[in-house]
Amino acid sequence: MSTPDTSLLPRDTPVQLIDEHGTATPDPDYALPSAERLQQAYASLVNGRRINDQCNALVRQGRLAVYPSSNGQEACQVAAALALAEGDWLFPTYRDSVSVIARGVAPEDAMVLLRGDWHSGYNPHAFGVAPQSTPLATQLLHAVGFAHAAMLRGEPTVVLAMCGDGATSEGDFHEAMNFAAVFKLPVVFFVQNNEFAISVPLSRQTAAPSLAHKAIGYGMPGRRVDGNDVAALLAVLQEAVDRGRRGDGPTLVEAHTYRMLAHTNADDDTRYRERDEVQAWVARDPLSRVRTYLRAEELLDDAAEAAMTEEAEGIAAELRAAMNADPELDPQELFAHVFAERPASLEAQWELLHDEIERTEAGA
Ligand SMILES: Cc1ncc(C[n+]2csc(CCOP(=O)(O)OP(=O)(O)O)c2C)c(N)n1
Repeated sequence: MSTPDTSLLPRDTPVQLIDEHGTATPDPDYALPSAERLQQAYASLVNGRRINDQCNALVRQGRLAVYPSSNGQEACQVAAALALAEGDWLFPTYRDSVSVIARGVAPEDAMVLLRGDWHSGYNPHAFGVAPQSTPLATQLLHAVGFAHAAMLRGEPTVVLAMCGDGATSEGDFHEAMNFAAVFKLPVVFFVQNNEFAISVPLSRQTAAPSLAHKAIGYGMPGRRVDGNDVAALLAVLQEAVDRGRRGDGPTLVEAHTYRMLAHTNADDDTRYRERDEVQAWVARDPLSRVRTYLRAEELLDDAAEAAMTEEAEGIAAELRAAMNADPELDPQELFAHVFAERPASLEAQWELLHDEIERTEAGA
């Protein structure tokens, strides 16, 4: 047994580089990202918020089946995408559509899953983005396997796998963390701790001092970061990505943030959290603090803001147009790509569907 390396422990408080009032707070370990990087991140935040708002509206109009919004978590979404280089891979969850889009996937293609049309509307290999995972924490194992394969092939790929606080209670989380640490894999485990797993609060999820404290048990560094501070997120995630690329192994990064809306449109969050609590997080909005900082430093003017708004409105308009067109789907595809040889039970269901399609077409 060796003595624990206490440098693996996270700090007592999350890393913050720009506070809620938009003031830069220097840190001994992390430099503020460049002005250009912050401008780029802010533009992406504006797009992300607009996409979240648009998708929420599309759900109400029946144009999306479900939308787990990342409203309030956009800084995590944007930083995760920006920290990765081309050739790296992102393993996202159902809540991470904004990250997927920030990696270059067209918004209407990212929405194919949440519209209920197909498992994924984009080619993962074209973007280095795995399909969004709905079963909790399964993507962490996929990410670890992927990183292992890349390492064995001698490729410089870094993999960033996202999950929520609730997913850290899954057995898959443990297996993924353990394997990645033992084999020193280039993986960043990025936990968005938004304080809730549907109605279950963090206090019912763990008895650890923080989720990042779990890292030392596996022998990897744990980092805590303000999940509404895009500057701090960029710095901390970049450090973790660079570490993986150097061959120094995985990192667990816990971002403390808050889910501003209900879990999905199928959830009523007024049943399990006070409005005052939600309201208190409005002041910590991830967009307004970096905007205030950029404005104060004269790194953002009216013209630049107008251009960003115009771009975001363009994205929303395109998304509306794409989602308002009825897709032409073949229900028989439901049965394809599942089994090489269809079992009898599925064959019987397929015949039922086939009959119904024939009857509908004959009656039409
Ligand atoms: C393996 C598995 N168990 C249960 C569920 C049902 N489920 C969907 S979302 C969710 C809560 C997840 O919370 P968290 O991991 O904190 O992520 P968040 O939704 O807050 O982003 C649960 C229990 C699931 N999708 N997969």
